[in-house]
Parts: sequence; C-alpha cells; structure tokens
Amino acid sequence: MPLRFLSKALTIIQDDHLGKVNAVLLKELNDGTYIDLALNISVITDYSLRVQVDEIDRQLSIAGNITSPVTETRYNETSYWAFKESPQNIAFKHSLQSDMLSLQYGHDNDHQYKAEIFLYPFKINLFYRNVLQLVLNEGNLLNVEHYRSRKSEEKEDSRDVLPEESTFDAYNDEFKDSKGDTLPFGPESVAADIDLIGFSHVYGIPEHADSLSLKDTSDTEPYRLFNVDIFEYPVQSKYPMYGSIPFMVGVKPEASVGIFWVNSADTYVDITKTALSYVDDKAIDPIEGVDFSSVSTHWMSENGILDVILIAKDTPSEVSSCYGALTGYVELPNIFSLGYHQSRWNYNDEKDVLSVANSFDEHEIPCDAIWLDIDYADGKKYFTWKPDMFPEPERMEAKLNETGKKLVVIVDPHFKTGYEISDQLMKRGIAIRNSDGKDAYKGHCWPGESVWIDTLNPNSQEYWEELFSNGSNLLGYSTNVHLWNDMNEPSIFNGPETSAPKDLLHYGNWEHRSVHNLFGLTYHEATYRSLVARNPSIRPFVLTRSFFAGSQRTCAMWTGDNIAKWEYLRESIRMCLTMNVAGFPFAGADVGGFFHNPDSELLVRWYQTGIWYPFFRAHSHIDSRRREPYLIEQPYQSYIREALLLRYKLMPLLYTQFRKSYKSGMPILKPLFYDRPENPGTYSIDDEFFLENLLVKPIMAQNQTSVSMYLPDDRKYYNFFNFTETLQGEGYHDGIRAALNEVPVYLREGSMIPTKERYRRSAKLMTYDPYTLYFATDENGNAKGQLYVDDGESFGYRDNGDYLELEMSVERGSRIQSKVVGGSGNGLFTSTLDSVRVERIILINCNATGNSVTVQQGEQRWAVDLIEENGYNIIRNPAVSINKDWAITL
Ligand code: MIG
Repeated sequence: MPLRFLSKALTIIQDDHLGKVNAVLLKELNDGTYIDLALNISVITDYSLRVQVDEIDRQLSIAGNITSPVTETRYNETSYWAFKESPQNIAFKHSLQSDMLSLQYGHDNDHQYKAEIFLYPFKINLFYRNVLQLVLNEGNLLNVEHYRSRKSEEKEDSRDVLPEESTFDAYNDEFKDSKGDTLPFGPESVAADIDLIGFSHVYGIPEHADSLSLKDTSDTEPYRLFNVDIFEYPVQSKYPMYGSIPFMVGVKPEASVGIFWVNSADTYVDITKTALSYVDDKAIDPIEGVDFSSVSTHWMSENGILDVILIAKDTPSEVSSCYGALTGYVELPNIFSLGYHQSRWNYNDEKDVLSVANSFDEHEIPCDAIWLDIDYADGKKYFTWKPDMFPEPERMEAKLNETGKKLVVIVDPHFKTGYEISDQLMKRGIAIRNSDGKDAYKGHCWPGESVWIDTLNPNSQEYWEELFSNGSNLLGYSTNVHLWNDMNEPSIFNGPETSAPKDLLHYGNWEHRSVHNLFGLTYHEATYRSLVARNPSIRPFVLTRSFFAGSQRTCAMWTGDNIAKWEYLRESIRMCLTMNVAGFPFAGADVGGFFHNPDSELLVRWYQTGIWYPFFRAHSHIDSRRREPYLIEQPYQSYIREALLLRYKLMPLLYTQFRKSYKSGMPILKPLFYDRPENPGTYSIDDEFFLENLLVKPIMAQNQTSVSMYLPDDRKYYNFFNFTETLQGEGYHDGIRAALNEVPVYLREGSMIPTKERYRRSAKLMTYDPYTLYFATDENGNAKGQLYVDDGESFGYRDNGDYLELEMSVERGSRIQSKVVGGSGNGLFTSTLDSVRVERIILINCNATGNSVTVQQGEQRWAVDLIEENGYNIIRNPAVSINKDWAITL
C-alpha cells in the first residue's frame, strides 16, 4: 500500500492577505488509524512556493517517553540560520474544487504562477507561464517517519510500521561509527519526491567532487549532504564533503527551476532521469537534442521538519536571484581577499613569514596575504602564539602592512581541555554538551582532548567577541589580520565519521543530528561578527571549510584537502562552478594541490586556472615541499608570474562582478548555461566558463598544446592577448593554441572590460592606479560594460553611498562615453578620485581612423593620440578622471 495523504483531512484555514494555507494531512497506518501531519503552504519572496510538513504529536507532546532533556518537537530552525531574514508571505488568489485547491499568484496578479494542490492523493503541480514545471509527491514518497515509542518497537507493533518503515535496527544502529547513539526519537526521517518536468539537467547541491551537471543515481549511491572532514577525497564521486547547500537548479531552454530543501540534517538526494513522454495524460514533446525529458529527485533527511521551497523562473540567473533574496547574496569582499593568498601548513616563525613576503616583492610577484596554519599557536591552543617563534606578532603584522599585505590566521572550534578558553566554555555553558545535557562533550582533535564551542548559543557570541577584541590579552590582532575557520564540520578525530556524535546537545536542547550541516555556518558567522565588532570600519575576511545555505553572506570557502594531481585540478573548476550555481560564488581550491608535490607543468597550469577562482589561494600540506612561486625554476616561474599579473590586471573586472553578485546573486564564475540557457549545447560543459564577457578555457590536462573550445553563441570572440585571432560560430572550435605559457581567454564582441595594468605588491597599493579599458565593438560598432569602484575595505559603500557605478559604452563606432550611474561622487573616498585617470583605451574592431580624437570632460576638451596597431586602435592617455562623466568622439 503506497503511503498517501487523505483528502478529508485537508482543512483550509486561509486568508488572502496572509497568503497561507494551513491544513492537516493524514498518514494512514496499516490498521486504518492515522497520524496527523501539519501542512503549511505559502507563497514567499519572488513567488516561491514554500511547503512545510510537521508532525503534530511531536509539536504537542510525547512527554514521558523521552528521558533526555532533548527538545521534543522536530527541529524547525534551519531557516532561521539559512535565511537572511524571515520572508514575507505574498497574497494569492485561490479556488477550491472537490479534489483540488488551486492557488494563483504572480507579478501584477497576472496568474503567472499556478499551484494545483491535490487533496487525494496529496500532490502539488506547480505551473509557471501555463507550463507544468515541478510536481511534488507524484511518486507518493512524501513521508514523515512518525514517532513510535521504544516499547512498540520492541513488540514490533505492526500498526505502527509501514512497509517503507522497517523496524530493523530502528533504535540500535549497528554501524561501527554510530554505536552508542541514544536515538531518543528512534527513526524520524522526512522525505519527498520532486519531479522536474521537461528537464534533463540539474545542478547544485554541493559539496561533491563531481561533474557540474549532476548524474543519474539510479545505479549508484545518492548524493549525500553531510558535512564531514573527508581524507583524500576521491574525484567524480557522490561522497559527502565539508559543506552542504541543499539547493538544486534545473535548466531547460524555456524555463529554470530551483528546489531548496531547507533541512540541516544528514540528507540524501537521488536523481533519476527518464524519457517521460506523458505527464497527466498529456504528451510532452521531447526537447530536441536532449536525451531526457524529466528528472525525478528524491530528497531524504534524517530528521527535522519537511520544509521545501519551489522556485520557477525564466532563467537560471533569475532562480539564483530568488534563492539569494532568501538566503542572502555574497558579501562585497575586502579587496585584498581577491588578490593572491600564500598559505602553507606551516610557516614556522616570524622570520619565515616575513621572508616569504619579501621574496614576493623581490621577484615582483604580487601577493596580498600570508597565512598561518595551526602551528603558530602554542600547543594548538588558538588565541595563543608560540612564544619563541612569534615573540611579537604585532611587529610582524606591521611589517606586512608596509606593503599592504595581510596576515590570515587559523582559529578552529575545538579547544584543548585544561586551557583557559575551554574552561570558560564550560563555565559559561557555551560548549556542545553530551546527550544527557549536563557536561561538555569531550572529544579528540589537534590539541588532544578538546571541547567545542557551541555557536548556536547566542551567549557564545559575547565571549567570542571578547576573545577577538583589541583588549584581549590572548591575541592582539592588528587591523590587517583576518581569519580562517577550519575543522568546523565539526571534525572530531574519534567521533562517528570523524564528526560529532549525533545525539550531542546544542543550545535549545536540539540534537546535533538536527543541526549538523549548519554548525559550520554558525561558527564562521560568529567569527565574522566578532571581527566586525572589533573593527566596525573594516570588512572582515573569513575563510571557512564547512558551510551551509547562507554562508555566502559572511565568508569565502575552499574545497578542502585536494591532491596535486591533474584530475583534482580539473575537478576544482567543476566544484567552483557548482558553488556559483548554489549562490556561494566566493570559492576556490588549494592551488597546487594540498597533498603531494606537483611537478612544474602541473603547478603552472594550476596557477593559470587558479587565477580564475573567485578565491585564489595556494596552500599545501605540512609534508609537501615548499613551492612558493619565486622558488620555481625558469621558465615556469615566469609563466606563474604572468598568470598572477593577469589576475591583478583583471581586479577591477572581478571586483565589479562581485558587486553585481552582491546585488543580484548572479554567479561570478559563470557556467556557460547561465549565459545561454536557451542553448542546450552548453548544459554539460564544465571545463569552460565566463568571467563576465571573458570566455576562458583553462588547460587542465598534461602535455596539452592545443584545445578545442566551445562557443555558446554566434558572436565574435577576440583572443584577449592579441585581439587579432578570432573565433566565431556556435559550437566547438579546434586547434586553439595552448602552449605552457598560453591560456585560451577570449573577449566577446559588444563588451567593455576595465583593467589596471601596473605591477603592485598588493591590491591595496593599486587603489589609485589608472585604468585601461578594452572595448570590443560588435558589427554595429557598439560595446558596453560596467565598472564599480569603492575604497575596497570599509563599509562606506553601504553606509554612505561612497562608491561609483559607471556605465561605459561605444556607440556606432563613433562615440565612447562613461556615465556615473550610481553612488555618490563626493563621499570620503570617491571625492579623492579626481586623480584616478584612464591611461589607455583599446578599441577592438572599431577601425577608427585619423591620428587624434577629442576628449571631453565637464567643460574641458582636449585632443589625444589615436594609434593603429595590428588591426586595433589605442587611445593613448586620454587622462579623463573616472569619477565624472566623459566622452570621446572618434
Ligand atoms: O586535519 O590545519 O583542510 O587546509 O592545512 C588537517 C591543518 C587540518 C585541514 C585543512 C588544511 C589545513 C589542515 N587542516
């Protein structure tokens, strides 16, 4: 008998203004009795449909059966952590027929959206623009494993158990790792199936070392979301990794959808791709050139309430915006953090740190931050320094600051017992506790026996801020010190799956089981807030290894302990693209590979690829050989340096993309299908990407000297290094040169990109450097692009509008102009920009003639040189200030 929901139980308590449907769903058991489930349906932010199901008995009381202090209701606070703020409900129109409740809603009430809620059996059809896009519970797999007492389990009471709910080991898990789990509620999973109609490709649900387009899992393990410290993770696998974002995007030419499964427990996602030709008796045309016409997904979490958000839009960008409106957009980073980060486990002492920093400067290789891993701390007690190695950390920090460099130090969430901080965590009751709720849990990690700070507890914030504060005698940080949070899955050496026992208790007496996947977020958010409290005028940078939906609001992530092998280089781009799809674009991988030693070719290729990671850091294991760029033999060293210089040259473009993502949630490293969702040819491509209008194909295989590159459209693409080689025509182009010092980077016609081209020792020192602008005009002589400028490190952009947004264009090949379209030109910072000029304009495909052009800014006019070189034009030193409108007549 399939598990189903009965119509007579659906009572609608509805108020148009609230836009909410409340109902009771009945789950029928073998003996004909029912379990009551509370169903809540609402329309929220940007017309997403939210469906929540809870178990009423658990909301009321099952008191008497539970002996531990654990909270008896199902965990319902995942959205509290994941969402930016609680979403507003949006009103809808509704009509009730005998077996179906239909909701209509949308922009201007034009019935853009329709949700058909079937009462028996329960199911929801979601239509967007009159086309069925998503179906919830078509397969009747929606289930809430209801509470059964331990007693009834022992009797194997058949009344209580449905065929899908085997009593086998229901209370006693025999897996080695989970022995001793007290399982106060027994089995309590929630699950649902969601079908994507007419789709063949789905993306997202990081973190996995797999392809960008998710695979069918019919014959394999499901994708698992369970934050875990995974040793030497394999590539092309569905294993869980350090972080989780239960958000999936489906793309087809006519529409895109999003599924956000708001649950922070251990979660499995199965994906089945089928060539469905009929849905609801209506034939569905197979999409041309696409193998599958439907994707069925099955989501299952260990516990918590069922809470799922269904999004349907025209394009993947709109789906991203919608997801970001709920969970927050990426923070606008401190500009240094977009520079190059040099890390290793470990730089040993002050002298080591400073000599690494100096060597970069000596070799004229830009670098923004030197990192300190766990061995800077005395006995791995975070917030201390090894006294002999780092006698005066502030002196070291000041020295780094001289060339605008920062120090990033690691602080993990475990604290050695018998240390002041662990004592305080216990005394203040802000440590994660044992299942009896009494004492702090003690496990093993780097320092030996340790306790873990419970950052779900609001009281932990105050203490965390104290530790980071200027007055702290534990660690006096200078303003150029930023933070790295590792091991926050949490990683516990002697715990099940190298993590916390699931029955540990957090603040609110919630089981760790319920909050496992969001613990890492609570930890890095506490760190972020402490840094803001410490210095409210500087944007903090925090790198986290563990993450959840919403982490993008406060930090960057990296993909953990990869290996110095080609397949991991290849994987890094897929993983970064997936992070971008999942609303968390500030992502990167350890350049060079964490474990083992890359040969020079691999290292060069890794830098050439790594410069495109939104977060760009080289890092390596304690046993690896030193491989700082200046140590590498020639000619490899100069190839690496060239790559690094390109990263810094493109900094204005990259920063502008961060600004756009901060405003709209769009990816920064853009999969091709975001650019051309109407072209299914882009759907499986995960070794190429766009950074705005630069199309890049990094070389991620050995001994390659040429590659073929896919163009997503018919527009003309210019080799970004010589502007003379061009590509045109949708599809693959073979034989593109890719010698070891070459990377295929192409600029699309119709666009402008801003750069800064002078070598500096760090990003901060580029603040007042002049710009070079590249315009590649299309066949009508048009091109345009944006530039965003602010001081790169304060919150002036947010608090005082102290920024500039510029729109730059060429029109009909005759007039170039720049317009200030946003921000105040007279803020503390923007008013200092008079001296910042455009020093060069490159015009590609413009065919301007003559040898001078007229520049106009304000009342002033002057003439400057126009040069023709290899088929493109250069306007030399137009000397316009960037903070006011200007124009050039060709
Ligand atoms: O168990 O702090 O992923 O980047 O160097 C290893 C030492 C702990 C794991 C991180 C890695 C870091 C290392 N950490």
